[in-house]
Amino acid sequence: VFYTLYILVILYCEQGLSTNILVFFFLFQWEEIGEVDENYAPIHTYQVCRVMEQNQNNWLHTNWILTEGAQRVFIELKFTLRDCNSLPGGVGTCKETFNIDGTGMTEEEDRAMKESRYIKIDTIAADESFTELDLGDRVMKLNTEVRDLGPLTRKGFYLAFQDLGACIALVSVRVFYKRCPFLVKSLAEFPDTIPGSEASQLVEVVGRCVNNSLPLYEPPRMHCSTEGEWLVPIGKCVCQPGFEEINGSCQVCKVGFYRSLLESLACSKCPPHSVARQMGATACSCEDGYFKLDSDPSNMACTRPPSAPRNAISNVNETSVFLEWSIPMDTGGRKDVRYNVICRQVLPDGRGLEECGPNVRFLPRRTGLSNTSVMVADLQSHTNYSFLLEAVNGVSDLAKGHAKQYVSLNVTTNQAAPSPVSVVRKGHTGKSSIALSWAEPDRPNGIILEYEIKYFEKEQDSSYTIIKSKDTEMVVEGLKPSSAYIFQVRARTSAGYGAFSRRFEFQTSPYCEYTKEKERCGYSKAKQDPEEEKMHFHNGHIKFPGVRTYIDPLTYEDPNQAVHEFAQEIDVSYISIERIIGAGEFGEVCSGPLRLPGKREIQVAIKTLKAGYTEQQRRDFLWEASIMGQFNHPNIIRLEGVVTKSKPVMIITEYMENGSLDTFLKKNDGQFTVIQLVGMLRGIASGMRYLSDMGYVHRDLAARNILVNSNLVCKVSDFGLSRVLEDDPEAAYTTRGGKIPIRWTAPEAIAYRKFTSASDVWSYGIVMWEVMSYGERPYWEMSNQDVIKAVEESYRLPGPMDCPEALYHLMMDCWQRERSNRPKFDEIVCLLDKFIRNPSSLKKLVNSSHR
Ligand code: ACK
Repeated sequence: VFYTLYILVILYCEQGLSTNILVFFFLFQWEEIGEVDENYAPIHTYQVCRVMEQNQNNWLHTNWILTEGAQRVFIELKFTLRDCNSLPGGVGTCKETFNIDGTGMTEEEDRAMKESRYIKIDTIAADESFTELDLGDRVMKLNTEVRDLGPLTRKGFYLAFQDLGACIALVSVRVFYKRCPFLVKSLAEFPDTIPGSEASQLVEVVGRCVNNSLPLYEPPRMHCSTEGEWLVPIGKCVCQPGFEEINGSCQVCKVGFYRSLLESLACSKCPPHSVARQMGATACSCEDGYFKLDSDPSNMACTRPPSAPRNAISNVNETSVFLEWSIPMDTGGRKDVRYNVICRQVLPDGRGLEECGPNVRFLPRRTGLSNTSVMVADLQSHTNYSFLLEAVNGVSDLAKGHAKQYVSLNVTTNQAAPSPVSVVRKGHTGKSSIALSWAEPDRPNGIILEYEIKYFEKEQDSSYTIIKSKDTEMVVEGLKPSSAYIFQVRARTSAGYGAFSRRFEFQTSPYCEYTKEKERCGYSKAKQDPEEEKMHFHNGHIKFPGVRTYIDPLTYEDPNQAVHEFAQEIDVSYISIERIIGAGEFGEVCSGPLRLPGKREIQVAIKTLKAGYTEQQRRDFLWEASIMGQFNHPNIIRLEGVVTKSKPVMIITEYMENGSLDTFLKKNDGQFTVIQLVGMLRGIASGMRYLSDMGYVHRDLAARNILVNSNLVCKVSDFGLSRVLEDDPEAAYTTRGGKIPIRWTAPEAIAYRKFTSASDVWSYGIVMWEVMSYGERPYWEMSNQDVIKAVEESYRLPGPMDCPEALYHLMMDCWQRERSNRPKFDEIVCLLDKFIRNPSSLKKLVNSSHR
């Protein structure tokens, strides 16, 4: 009962975009009816119109439709549909839709099975349905609907139209798929391509470069859309080297032209000194005698080696020669011209030439010079040399067979001074001497007549000493202990002096290394001085029997032992740090309570040693405790103990509520009575008397180093090492070296470091002046040099404003040039006591003529 009814072929007009597929129909309950359209043209239709009968299920099947590889097909239907309302009496069963169904069964499967196996694609309704009237008027109300089907995985499919009781005439069914047509774009060919199955899918297609072209950077690609359009081109093809693109096709380069790079558009004329003798050249070859480096750009001319340098001249300086020349006449067409120097020594008696040895130095170098000059040093004196200068460029190595061009220069060196001594070594070192030795210079250039040794104390290079030696060793004497010196040595021949060696720094030994030789260290120097002994013991002051003398911590081999001899170790748990009160030279100064078991709590000052200290710094820091711990006096700052077993290392002293005297006075300008001020001075003098009795010379007595407690009691503090002066901002370098607080220091201590208790008395006089002027700066803004000069010329500080004359007299006495004429501290204490007992003695103030 299957028979072919009609072959439906409809040509679709949009070229290249879609392909129709052949469809046959098989009728079940539908009828094939030949009709004419509005224009009386014959048409074939399939119709069904059983609107009056119940339970309709009428099928129109197609043949097995091959997909031809398409994954998505489109079905276009043209049909007319009867308006049920226009049917008399059939409205109850009449439908106005029909179904379109598809199945993917194989061709061989039983067709009878088909109807149950179809899957509905869609229910189709008409946009316009026709009535009796339309038929009469011959109006064809044709509907067009398009549905798509996919993804299709099999080779083909069946289509069917299912009528459930409508009045339909199917005028045409067109089944087609879309494809991206074969395309040639930018020299790339893309094949005819079937789109993907998904609605918005793009199928990437790699194109093929055609017509002597090659892919530029990457193969050309295009994307085929489901609508059959080529989209998103990537990459492209360009003509291969030796060809150029003219009107969309690749044409061969003409003779004399070349094209080497895919990037360049057209064939170019061969650059100078190169030729292309055949068509389609990808490069040009150099003319004879010309060359090209692989690294040279293809459009660069062929080049050749340069000619010789010109105008070469030499300038001899002892055993050095400075050679200079001009650039060659012909650089060969290149910018990379460099120069080489060949050095040959002319052997005596016509024995020819010999290459210069490795000792000859070329500055900046011998070969590959970019400048047109070179310095040749360390030649032999009185010798003939022949220099060849050669210019080379990038292609010189390629031009091996071609003769090189040189310019030559003959030079004779002069007599030369010796080269510098390279190393100076330190031998035996004493506190005031250093033994030096050195080796003869590498190039003496003659007989060495003598050596000169120049030295000076480090950082004092404004003045230096020169001594001479015939030997390569020498002991330098008369140096300061514990001091760094800079040494330089130079040699002399009949040609003169060579240059000095570089600087060598060596240090003399400290004093204390000589304790065996009965020398005393550092601070106790005062006691070495017989005059000083006299001053202490023959000038009225009687030492009380049993008063201890100060022991220099340096007499202890182990500095830690000295600390623990004189200072108590405090467990850090007894201390609470509450505040930072200032900055000391080794770290912060803090305050807080000290609670020693079984003792009442007291406030203490805590000096800390900042982290990262050296062993030497730790020793220097604790040095002060080793000294302070030996003193026990109401006017000397009292040491409570040290913390050395935990970190940070600390020095614990009594707390002085009013801080340092100079700031305290400035803060309270004019606030005290003369008796209060004299009371403070008496305290300081008493503390100093105690120190001088102990044989301790302070060296840095100044109001800034006096601390004041809440009862206005002044106490002497700051017992650092002498080199602590290094850290006193007032200390300045003297001409003899060492740092000294000039304004507070006696002239003999400045001039020749004669520090004694008598020089402390001078400083005390300055402290008196500071106290009576409420912290004024001694000598105001005068420079240190001017102060030294003025004092030397007998100028003395004038009496401070409202200063009792008696006190000013005492100050002036302290500033006696002759130190033995200065009062002793016990005399000062005695006199101040007298003033306090008899305040009327202070009534008379300094008259203005003193100012
Ligand atoms: O002038 P000042 O307040 O007093 O600031 C400095 C600072 O620490 C750095 O040295 C203060 N200072 C030092 N020792 C003590 C102490 N024992 N009692 C109170 N303040 C002290 C000093």
